[in-house]
Amino acid sequence: MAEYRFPDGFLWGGATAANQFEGGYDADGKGLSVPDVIMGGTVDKPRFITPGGVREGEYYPSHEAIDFYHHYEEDIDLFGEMGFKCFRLSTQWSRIFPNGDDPEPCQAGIDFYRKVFEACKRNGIEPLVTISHYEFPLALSHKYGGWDNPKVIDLWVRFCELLFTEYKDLVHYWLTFNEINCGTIAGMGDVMGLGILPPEDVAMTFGNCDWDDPKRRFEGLHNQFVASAKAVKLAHEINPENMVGCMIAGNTNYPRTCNPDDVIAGMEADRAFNFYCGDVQVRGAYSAWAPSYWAEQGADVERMRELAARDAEVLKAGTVDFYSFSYYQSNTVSVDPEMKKGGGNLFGGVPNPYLKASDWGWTVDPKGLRYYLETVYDRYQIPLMIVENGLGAVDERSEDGKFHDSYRIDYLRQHIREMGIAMSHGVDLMGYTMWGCIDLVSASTGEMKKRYGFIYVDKDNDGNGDLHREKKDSFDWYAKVIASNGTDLE
Ligand code: BGP
Repeated sequence: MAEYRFPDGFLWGGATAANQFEGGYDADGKGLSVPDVIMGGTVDKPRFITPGGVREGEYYPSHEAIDFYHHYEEDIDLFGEMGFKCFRLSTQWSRIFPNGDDPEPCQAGIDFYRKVFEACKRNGIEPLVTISHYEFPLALSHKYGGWDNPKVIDLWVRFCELLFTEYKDLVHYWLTFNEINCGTIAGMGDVMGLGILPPEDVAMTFGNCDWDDPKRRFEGLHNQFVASAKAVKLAHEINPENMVGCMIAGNTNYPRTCNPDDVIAGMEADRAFNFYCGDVQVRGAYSAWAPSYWAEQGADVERMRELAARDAEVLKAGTVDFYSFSYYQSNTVSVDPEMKKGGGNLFGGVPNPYLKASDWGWTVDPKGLRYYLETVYDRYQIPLMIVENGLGAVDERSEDGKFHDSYRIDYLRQHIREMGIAMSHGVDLMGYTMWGCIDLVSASTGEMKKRYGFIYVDKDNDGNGDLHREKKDSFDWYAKVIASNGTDLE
C-alpha cells in the first residue's frame, strides 16, 4: 500500500438532517412537512404515514426529534470540542416557507438558521448545507402533488435563492438533494425523495408497492435535476466562492458469481442506482442507456426523451462542483432465484458470505468504500466527499456508567483506512462527515434505538428521556483522529 496523508484543510466532521434531529416541528411559524406525518417503526415494523395530517394520539418522531432547535449551541460547542472542521445539516423548506409557496418567508426560520451558522463559525466549523434532505412542505404535496409537478421547480429555486443570499457570508458548501437516487426506488423514494403522497395508512416500504407510479416518479426526478442545475448556476452567480455538490446514496454492487449473467446484473445495478443521477448532475446529460432503463422501469419513455431534449441546456449549465455520497454497505447481486430466497440487505441483494451485517441487516464492508471511491473518481474526475458513513447500533450503558462503543470505533477506523488507500491511488477526497454524529432519529425505521452518535442523547423509541447529551468513547477517539489529521486511528 502506498503511503497516504490527508490533505491540509480536509473537511473532517459529522452529518445530520433536519427532520431527524431538529424538532420544533411547529415552532415559530414552521409549517408541516412530509416527514412530520410519518410515524415511528422498528427493524421489523415499517413506518406508517398519515398524509392527511397529524393524527391525534399518534407518535411522530420528527416532532421533537432530539430538539436541536433548542440545544443547538450546546451541540455545536461539542462538535467544536471534537475539532470538527465541517458540520453537515439540512434546512427545512417548511421552516422558511411554511406552505412552500407563501408570498413572504418566515423571519423566525431565517433567524434560526443564521444563529446555527454563526455558532458553527464561532467554533471554527464550516457548515455544509443540504438544501433538501427528505423534506417537502406538506401543503405543497396537497396542492401540487409533489416533485412531478413542474411548478415546484421555481418555488424551490426561490427558496435556494433566499438561502444563498441570506447566508452568503456564512455558508459556502451546499448539496442540493439528499440521496437523490433514492427517487429511483418505489415507495420510500416517492414519499421521502419526491414528496409524492401515498393513500392514507400506507406502510413506508422500500421497493415495490402497489400505489407507486413510475411515470410520476421519473418525471419528478427529472424536475429535481432541472431544479438542482438551476440552483448550482444561481449559487455561483450569487457568490463565486460557493461550492455545490450532488448527493448520492452510494452502494457498491458485487456480482455473486462469475456467471456472466450475475456480472451483467451487477453492472445494471450500478447504472440504475449509482450512475443514473450522478451522470446527469456531474456530466450534465443523461447516459446513452437511460431510455432502456426508463422502459424497463415503466417510465413514459417518449415523455422522458422530450424532457431530456427540452432541458438539455439547463442541465449542462448547472453541473456540480463536487460529488458527495453516503456509504454504509455493499450489495451482492445474483440472477439465481434460489439465492434470492436467502434474503438480502436494504437494497434487496443476496447475502455475501464474506461479510457480516449490522443488527439492522446492513452489510458492513469497508473495502467496498474504497471500491466505490476509486470507481466513481475514475468515472467523474471531480472532487469527492463522503457525507454519510457510520454504524447504527444499540448502545448500552456499562456498569461504570459510560458508553464504551468500541464497535463503532472499529467500524469507522476501518472505513477511514480504506479512504486513505483510495487517496493513495489518486482519489481527490475533500472530506468526511460521519453520519449521525449526535444520536438522532433513524430515517428508515423512525427509531432512536438505532444510534450512530459520538454523543449520546437520552431519548428512547417512544419519546421518553430528558434529552441530555453525554460523550461516548468514540467522542475522544474521533477528536484524536481529527487532531492528527487522520494519522492516529488507534
Ligand atoms: C441515509 C439518509 C440519512 C440517514 C442514513 C442512515 O440513507 O440520508 O437520512 O438516516 O441513511 O439510515 P437510518 O437512519 O435508516 O439508519
